Amino acid sequence: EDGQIDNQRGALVVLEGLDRSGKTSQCNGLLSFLEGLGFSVESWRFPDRKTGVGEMISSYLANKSQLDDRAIHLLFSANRWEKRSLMESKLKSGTTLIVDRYSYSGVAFSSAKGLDIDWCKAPEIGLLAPDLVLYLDIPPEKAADRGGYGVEKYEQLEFQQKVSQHYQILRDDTWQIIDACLPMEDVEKQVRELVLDCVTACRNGKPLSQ
Ligand code: DGP
Ligand code: NA
Ligand code: NA
Repeated sequence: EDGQIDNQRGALVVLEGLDRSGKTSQCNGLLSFLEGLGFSVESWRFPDRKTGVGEMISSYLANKSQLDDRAIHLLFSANRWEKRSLMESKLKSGTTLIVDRYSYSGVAFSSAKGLDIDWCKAPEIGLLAPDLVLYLDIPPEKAADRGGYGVEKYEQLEFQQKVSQHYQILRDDTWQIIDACLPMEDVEKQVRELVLDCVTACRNGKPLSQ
């Protein structure tokens, strides 16, 4: 029925993990998988480097500009805030969003620098809550072995080890932890099942929350 379809909302699915954990490949795979099933779906990522704020973040990550740790933290957060209303309208109109990094990256990466964790969480309050968080779990040493890091600011083993510890502090029972060291097809299979369940629950009326 048309009326019912209007009310079916999309799911907010977030993938988190260290750099080189395989998030981006899984996001791409999920997009084509869900499209193939006929769902309305988009793949997003944070930071979104295309906005004005995103360009500042990108320049910081490329070591082309220096910024105070708290200033860059707030820019990453602002980059999520500037997409919030679009995110909400997409979800309400029935589009599922597969998001590569979200607030958890914000808190894990900044608290790994030594910033107070509650201070890091504060600017994230009021953003939309994910319906599903998939954490691609990989030891930092293994991630570093995977074809190596790029040249961006955070792509160093010692820092990624700290980020990993801070993700462990953040993670709760609602996260789905996926062993990212398994063969890619096995990771993909688990990810697909979890996401399909989540998308179904959201279509069946699970409320969107902040
Ligand atoms: P990516 O485009 O996913 O490779 O992300 C770029 C880098 O920025 C990566 O090392 C993770 C880090 N990052 C992503 N989101 C945040 C955030 O909100 N805060 C901080 N401090 N770092 C972030
Ligand atoms: Na990166
Ligand atoms: Na990435």
